[in-house]
Amino acid sequence: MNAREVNFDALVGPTHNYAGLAYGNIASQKNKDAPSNPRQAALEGLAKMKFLADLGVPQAVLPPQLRPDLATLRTLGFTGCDAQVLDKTAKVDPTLLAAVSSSSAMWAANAATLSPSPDTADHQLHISPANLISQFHRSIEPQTTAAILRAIFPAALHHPPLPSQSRWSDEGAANHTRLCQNHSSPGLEIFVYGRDETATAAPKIYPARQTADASRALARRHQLNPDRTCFLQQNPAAIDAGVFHNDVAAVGNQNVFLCHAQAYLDQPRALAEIRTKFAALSPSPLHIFEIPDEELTLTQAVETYLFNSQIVTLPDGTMSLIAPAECEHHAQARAVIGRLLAAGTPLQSAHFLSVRQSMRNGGGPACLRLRVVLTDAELAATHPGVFLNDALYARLVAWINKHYREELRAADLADVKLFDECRAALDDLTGIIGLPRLYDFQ
Ligand code: SUG
Repeated sequence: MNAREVNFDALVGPTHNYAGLAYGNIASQKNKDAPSNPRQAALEGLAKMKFLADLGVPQAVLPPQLRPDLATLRTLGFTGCDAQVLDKTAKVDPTLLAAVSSSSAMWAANAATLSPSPDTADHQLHISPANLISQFHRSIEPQTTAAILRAIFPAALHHPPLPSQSRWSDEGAANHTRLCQNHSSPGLEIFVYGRDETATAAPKIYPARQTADASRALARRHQLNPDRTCFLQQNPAAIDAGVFHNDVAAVGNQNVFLCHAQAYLDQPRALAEIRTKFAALSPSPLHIFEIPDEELTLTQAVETYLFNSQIVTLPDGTMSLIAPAECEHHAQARAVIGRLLAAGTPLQSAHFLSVRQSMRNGGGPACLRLRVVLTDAELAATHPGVFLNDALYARLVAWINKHYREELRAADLADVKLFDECRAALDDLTGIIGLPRLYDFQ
């Protein structure tokens, strides 16, 4: 059985804006009410996809969701034609209008948790869309996310999101890392949570978004082997420093694991468990890079998003760090990357890419992608229209330039013309990727 990892990046939606919606996400709060450039945001995301595809790393796209979400506004009692619903909401509750307008589904790492078939007892690819209940603007994503994932992966085993209650708060693959010798063999699935109802350690300032009960339920329903599963608690101090997801403090790929030294509670024990369990499934050495505060503080990690880099395996078997452009001219982040590349591990190159529009909302390169390990048979069963090649890239660039605005401010969200533009854009996109009846409005 031959398997490989494909990065599915979400296309940024035409309403990408800065509404300061995500408490505990420092960039989102800092940039509240700044004008956004949805076109640039979408082109940056697409350029990252193209860059990886050109490196020989398999790449696919996920479509955005329709925003503003008028169905939610109607559920909340706003009535009339579309223009009236938007107008009334803008007058009564502009924050609500911003929330239902967020393009937040662009951060595909939060879309779902996936366990590939080499890891699961029934040898099926298991997919659990995240309930995202910790932030209202994200809690309206799962239903459409589930429909999109079903359309793209018709042969996978699709679970419903976990119950919509605080005990099961789930933020998807941003809190999940898989280490393995190669993708065809069973891997070690690492689940990271911020809050455990049975433990006392909890952040004091910002909310913990992922719960231990959610992580355990995901591992259970995905039929994972306990010998190949770890549950680690985030260091509460890291959450209070702005590490709202594990992927702001750690990233792993195959036998390389990079994390900040303050990422986990009782980190020596956490890393020892990873080492022991990895050794039992793979003869290849595990390379763990633990970056201490003296090299990069947690605050600098949050500023630069160094740990939100992607680590990808290239066709020649070496690995590359796809780092946010913010790291390039940051002395400490640069020095850390230099040290990583000189260590004689498979990680041998680094590239700096700009996803600045997304970064201003706290989303770096790794946030924009959902990793999917697919066997040959699963790859053949995947909807073909979403795989990025030169032709799809060219069509998507033209599509973005046709439909996306270059500036968006809070006041624009009430404009029914923007809503009509979004609907037309998604309608057009489903034709391009060959999924003509993907959305409820179609
Ligand atoms: O959920 N930002 C997102 C960023 C998610 C990043 N994802 C990962 N780390 N995997 C969030 O906090 C900001 C929206 C606004 O403020 O307009 C926002 O939702």
